[in-house]
Amino acid sequence: MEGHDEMSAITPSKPYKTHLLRPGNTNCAGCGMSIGLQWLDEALGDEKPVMVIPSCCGIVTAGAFPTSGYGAPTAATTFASSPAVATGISAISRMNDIDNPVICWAGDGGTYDIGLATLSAAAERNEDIIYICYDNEIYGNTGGQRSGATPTGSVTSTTPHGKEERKKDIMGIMAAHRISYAATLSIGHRKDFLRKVRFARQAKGFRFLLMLSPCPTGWKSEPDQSTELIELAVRSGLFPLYEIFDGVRYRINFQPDNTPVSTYLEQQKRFRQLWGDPGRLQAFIDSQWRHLDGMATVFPANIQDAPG
Ligand SMILES: Cc1ncc(C[n+]2csc(CCOP(=O)(O)OP(=O)(O)O)c2C)c(N)n1
Ligand code: SF4
Repeated sequence: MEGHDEMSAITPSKPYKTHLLRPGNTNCAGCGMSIGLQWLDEALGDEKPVMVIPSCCGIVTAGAFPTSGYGAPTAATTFASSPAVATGISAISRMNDIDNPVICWAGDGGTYDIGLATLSAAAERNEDIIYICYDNEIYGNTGGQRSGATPTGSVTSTTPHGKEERKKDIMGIMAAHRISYAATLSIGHRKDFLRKVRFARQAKGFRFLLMLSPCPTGWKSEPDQSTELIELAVRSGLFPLYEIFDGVRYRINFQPDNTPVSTYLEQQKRFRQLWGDPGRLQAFIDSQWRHLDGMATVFPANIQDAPG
């Protein structure tokens, strides 16, 4: 074809670096997925994953073919089926001696709630899959309804006075399946993020990564504050960075530094019910850390598990 146009940029024979997240994607400004996908790409280096994505914002990200799309083979699935579809792709890849990572990329609605049954089944069978949940703590794609991941006190379109219930402990649920590796990821801690993805890549069996993913649209926060918000979530202890090996050995990667959780809450209008009185969320943080500290003390990870 004469001259350059959008079509020539996606011609497979053209030797150019295909980024996993291409320009032209539809993510909102400040979306945590944009950094998460770029760091996932960086951690995998020249390897091309097979992506399996249910009907969340993550599949809308691809935009309209042919101007955008993911820079890797991508299967769009129903919510209930992504771990099952990934199971099939992983099995076929192995039969053909193909070792590319098969990655489920799913929101919290698809993970904590709608897809939990097949997630549990794939984890129980210890399928050779990396499952990454980008957790924006709402059903973002349909207007910001509450999910099982929404934290206590957060205002959503279905909890106008703030959610009453606690956030589900999805890491605990996955650990109870005794999967080989589970870890939390922060877009405010790049080295830690890349190390964990690379470790997950070389590990075998079912691996689960949980990334707290800012959603300025639903969080009612400023797009340019997204990375800072996640740093505050980690430093205040609200979002602990840790790893669980074989479901039983724990390693904490970052200790909270007494940053008040109010500095995190007050930059997000979804938490306006808690401004000035973060007590209910602080109680959640305290009980979460009592449990985590206890597990890491009694069942510590060792250097054979992975370099810290
Ligand atoms: C079985 C089923 N139930 C509900 C829907 C409607 N739906 C589409 S996107 C979505 C929200 C998904 O939320 P989440 O998985 O957290 O991803 P996000 O949109 O926040 O990226 C819902 C409920 C659907 N497509 N399929
Ligand atoms: S609604 Fe939220 S999760 Fe969805 S693309 Fe926008 S910022 Fe990202």
